[in-house]
Amino acid sequence: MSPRKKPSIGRRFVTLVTTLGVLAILAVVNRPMVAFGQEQYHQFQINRASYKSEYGHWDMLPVPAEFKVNAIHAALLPTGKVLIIAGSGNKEKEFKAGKFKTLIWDPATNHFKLITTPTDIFCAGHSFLSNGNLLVAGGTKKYEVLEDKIKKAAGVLKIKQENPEGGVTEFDKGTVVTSATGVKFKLTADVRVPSATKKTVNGKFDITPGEAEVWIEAVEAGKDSVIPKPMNFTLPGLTGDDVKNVYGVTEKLTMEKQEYTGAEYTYEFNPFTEKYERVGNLNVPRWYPTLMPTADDTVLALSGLDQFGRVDTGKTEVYNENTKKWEYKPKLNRYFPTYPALFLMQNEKLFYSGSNAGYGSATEGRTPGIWDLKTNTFQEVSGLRQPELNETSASVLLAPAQDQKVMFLGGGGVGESEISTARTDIIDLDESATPTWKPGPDLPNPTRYLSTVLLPDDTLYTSHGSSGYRGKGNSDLLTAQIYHPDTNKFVRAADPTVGRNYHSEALLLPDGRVITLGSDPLYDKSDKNPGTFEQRIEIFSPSYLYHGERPTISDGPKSVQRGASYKFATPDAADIKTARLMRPSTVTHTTDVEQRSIALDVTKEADAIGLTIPKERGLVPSGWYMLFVTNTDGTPSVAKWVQVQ
Ligand SMILES: [Cu+2]
Repeated sequence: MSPRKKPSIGRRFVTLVTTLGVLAILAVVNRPMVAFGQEQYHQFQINRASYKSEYGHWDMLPVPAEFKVNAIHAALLPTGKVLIIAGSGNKEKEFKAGKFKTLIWDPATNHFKLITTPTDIFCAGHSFLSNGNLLVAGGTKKYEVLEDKIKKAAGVLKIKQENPEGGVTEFDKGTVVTSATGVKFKLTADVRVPSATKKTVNGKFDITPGEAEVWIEAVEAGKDSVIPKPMNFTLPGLTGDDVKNVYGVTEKLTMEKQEYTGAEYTYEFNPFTEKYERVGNLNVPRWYPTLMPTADDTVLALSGLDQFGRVDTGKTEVYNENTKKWEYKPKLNRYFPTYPALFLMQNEKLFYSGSNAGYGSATEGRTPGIWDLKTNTFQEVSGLRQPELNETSASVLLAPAQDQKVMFLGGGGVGESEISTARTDIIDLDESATPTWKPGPDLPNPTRYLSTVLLPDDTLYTSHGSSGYRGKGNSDLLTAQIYHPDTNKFVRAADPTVGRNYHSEALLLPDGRVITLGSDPLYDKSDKNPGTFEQRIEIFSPSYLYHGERPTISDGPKSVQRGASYKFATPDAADIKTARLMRPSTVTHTTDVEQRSIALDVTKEADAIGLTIPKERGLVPSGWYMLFVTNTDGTPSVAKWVQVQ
């Protein structure tokens, strides 16, 4: 038998092409089956015990339709429940209808509850008080008006009274005022102008005019009423000395886009009654402010857009929990872009990382530094790489807080810039009198709106965000990675399935899981039509929840004091390695200035551990904390709540 002839090269080529062609047709015809098979395999992979124990696991939280809200703010309450604030949810229709939403979810019982929300606290600021109430201040007074909707020139009129004996001068809404060039405008609100004030300085009278501001709109529609430069105005109905002492001035009256404007309303959300309690108004209305606790149990309000949509010039005010009032502190004037990230330092000074979100000068107030409230001095720090990419970046005080290290992650150019960065930098504030930023490991991708959550084992969970502005160009990042301070490396975690960019949040739950919410993409997948707010909630269980038995804290005091030691009963004393006090998150717009993890000294007995609370107020500001203990396997307990007084 003669051996079969080998097919010629040409023949083999034809066979190969035919085979590939048939395979390609089969693959196309069966594409759904192939995809289904891949998905089955992926599901099999991510649900394996060995996978979970290395990368953790994601679960979608089923939310009944009536409880789906636009999560723009989130805070973990001392009751262990999650407060989710939407306000009008960035929906002008809801704003006009006066429909404002707040939702509470209890991770322990999976119970949802809607809370009556008095005003639009969309884009307010929030901070915990020492009594456990969440102070919520500012929010939306008016939605933005885009340029193509504007028919009449408008702007701010400042009315001055030069006479100390002038008394209060009132003007009604609708009053017509006239520019020095003869253009007529109408007041859009009532306004009261106070008398000038007179002081004697070195034997001389020093007179400060009384001032009040009001929004005015041109009587006639069209460009002819635009006044692009500073202008004086005369006011009607004045008599006697007021004719020369009372007048108006404007910076500019334009037909440009009108920004969102800030509200002055302030509430304490009481986590025990689950109600908003109205307290004293802000002196400066604020939209996009940062609220933060100080070492002396007060809360600062910083930055934000005011009642006319202007970035606050730096009018810091302080909230007193006892009087329930805000006080403007001219001696603490300091300008920041909106939602600035500041951290209370152990020495009671504040560290401004440079992270911010939204609005503000591209050059002013963007340099990181240490702010001493006692002297209102600001010591700039250097070394932050790509400092121009600080907007929508994340900053966090790494664990344990005693290390005084702040990490700066990702961010993008000012406004709608297409540029973003994977850069992280770390500063050790205890390093020397002049600490400087040092390079950290890059994130897997350039990232805006990164979520960062401290975990009880001192690692930092990071996830989500997008490379583009508000997810533009389908740039949502379906990745999560854990930063390990001991090795200075990111380690990959299981991938989330829901993309999250602008208006998204993540926070640590008392059971050690991480809840992720919200996202407000500019566009849908086509990158042309308006995006839809992401209402799904996904929860991450870190790998430490798959490493065996969790240690428990069975009993202990509910209230503790700085500098004192306390006994907590536990059957796992021998195996407990660390104890951490973790301040609950209150997060919005990638800004969470409160989360911190404080290391406690641990002593051991047979059925108990002794824990010492550090004495420094700058390290442990008053308030409610989660106490976690972690065993030698790195597995944390469920938290026990304690109040530091
Ligand atoms: Cu916003």
